[in-house]
Amino acid sequence: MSGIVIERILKEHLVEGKMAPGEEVALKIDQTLTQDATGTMVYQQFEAIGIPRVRTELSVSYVDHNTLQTDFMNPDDHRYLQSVAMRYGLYFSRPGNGICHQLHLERFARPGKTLIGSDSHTPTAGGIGSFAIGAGGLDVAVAMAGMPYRIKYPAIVGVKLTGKLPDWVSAKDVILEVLRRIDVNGGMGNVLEYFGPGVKTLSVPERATITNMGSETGATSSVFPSDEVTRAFMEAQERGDQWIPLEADDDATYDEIMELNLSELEPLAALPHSPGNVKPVREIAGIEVQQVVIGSCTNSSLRDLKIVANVLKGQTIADNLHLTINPGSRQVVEHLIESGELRYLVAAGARILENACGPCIGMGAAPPSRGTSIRTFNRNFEGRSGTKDAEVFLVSPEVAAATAIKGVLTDPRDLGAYPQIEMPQRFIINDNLFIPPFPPEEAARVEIIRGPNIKPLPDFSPLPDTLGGEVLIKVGDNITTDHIMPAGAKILPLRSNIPAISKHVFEVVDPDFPARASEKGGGFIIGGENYGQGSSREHAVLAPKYLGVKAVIVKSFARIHLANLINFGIVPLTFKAPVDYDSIDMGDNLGVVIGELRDDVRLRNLTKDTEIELTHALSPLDAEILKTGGKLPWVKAKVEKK
Ligand code: MIC
Ligand code: SF4
Repeated sequence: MSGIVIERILKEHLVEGKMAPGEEVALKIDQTLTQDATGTMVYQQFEAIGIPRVRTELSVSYVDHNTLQTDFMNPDDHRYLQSVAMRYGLYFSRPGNGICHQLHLERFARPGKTLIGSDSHTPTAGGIGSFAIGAGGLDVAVAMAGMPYRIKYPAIVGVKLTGKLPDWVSAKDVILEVLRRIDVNGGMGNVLEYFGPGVKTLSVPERATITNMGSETGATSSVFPSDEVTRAFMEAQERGDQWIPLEADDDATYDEIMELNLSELEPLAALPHSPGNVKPVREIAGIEVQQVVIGSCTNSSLRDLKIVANVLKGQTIADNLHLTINPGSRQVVEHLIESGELRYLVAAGARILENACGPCIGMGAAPPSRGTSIRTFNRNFEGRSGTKDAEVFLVSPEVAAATAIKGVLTDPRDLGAYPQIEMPQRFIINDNLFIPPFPPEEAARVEIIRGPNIKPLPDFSPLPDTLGGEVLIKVGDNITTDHIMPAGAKILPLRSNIPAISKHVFEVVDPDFPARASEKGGGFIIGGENYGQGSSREHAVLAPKYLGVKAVIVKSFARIHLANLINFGIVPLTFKAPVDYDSIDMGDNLGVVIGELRDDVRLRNLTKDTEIELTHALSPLDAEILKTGGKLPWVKAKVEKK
């Protein structure tokens, strides 16, 4: 590959390594973002590293996930986060301001910059031409301390867009089509770079819908070029001075090419329980629906809610369902108020929730038992909605709005004329819910507020050479972090309290897991392909680690989860021969000598009296970090030496 956008950005940020697919490279990180559900751990880790102030160009701490305040826990977390931001030189985005990715796109993301965020949908900023990656919280803390971020250099898949989206078909259908083709693991190890004549037909927020949900393919990131459309968006956000052009050369080459003709797309839906389970809406239309939920970092921009408002204008939602809407940001709401379009939504019967993640992460609006929920979100994993037996479909705002009126899953093309919407030339800029970084002297005087919900980080000790114990659970393919460490209104408030949250590990799969793990003194997890897909939450490692999990042995790992396992000292191993997965059962007694983790290792199954070979993708540095007990003690030692 050559002459492409990603290569340009990475060349400028390369600190160490060779720019060839699969090689480990270290990158300079310009910007970081965190959200509250992962953020409290990030900042405790940052505090433990012991740096007086962030060393990035820009770091922002957002509050958008844990906004239900049913007791002291979430507000305690918010106060902690605000005081940390003031103390260490970050921007703080107060609750009510909006969803981190939407806000970052509106106010901070820049073409050509690198961004890592403690949230898997950080690639949203790829819509403006940033190279933006979701990472585990500790990696974000380390980047804030000015150290480079390490990734395997990706293979670049060029997605060539031609044509123009037909009426009633939108950006969500583009990424659903990509998911239909490559599924939830087809992007692993890759970056998707969009190019071709179709690009200019998409606005920046539409591009961001596509890069946002690119995360569901397992891709490291997705990126669009920065062109005149990008310039217009940034000017409308009064950030024209931050625009730079960044486009691939005409004769650019990619490692692989995928062609997608926008004109040929139709409304699509991801069926339960996977974002990769995609079908045309017309094939499944008519399913009765109990709720429609619009919002999330994928589909809550002004463009999206304007479409919804104009579809609902003068209508009433169907009797058999309810409709909730979470706008992506306060800027979006201010525009809808000014244009009068908010009234169409309210008058039609929509319940307007706050500008936050809300139902996307199980914070309210759970569907009824066995209910069908039509959502504009990016994930429909089992149980994530808060109702274990609910059926969640992922669709565009157009499909959601049409369904809200008709009461059954509806192909919006049945509604007739596509509403014409008018986008503002200039956005309403009101940054008063951002607290800007304090100057150093003032910052140094800020006291960090730690309420009783903020529990200290667990201790991590060096790993022994031999690991032994029972198989505590055996799971199949595509296990998500929502299976391993569920979220939702009851569990999310425990994010700052590892002992308490660990009681919920694998709750949707096997509620006895935590008790069994503790009783057996820890042990092993066995899994299939793409283990740990989905979110960046480190709690899916911290909590199992707390319960004594020593190694996870699977057919393959999802990228961020693998990094988190290394960061917190759980050994990630893979079967050399995937069929060996079948030879191990729950309750088997295993032993493995890991030594220095340089080479493959042999696993002894003492119950079955067999031996198999395991391998790993650990670099010498990863192995060193693991053996030290994880990245925190390792980074601390480095910083102290300096
Ligand atoms: C998600 O969409 O699953 C989340 C909640 O945003 C997570 C982060 C978290 O678990 O806090 C993510 O995507 O990384
Ligand atoms: Fe929030 Fe949902 Fe986006 Fe995650 S996917 S950041 S929970 S809106």
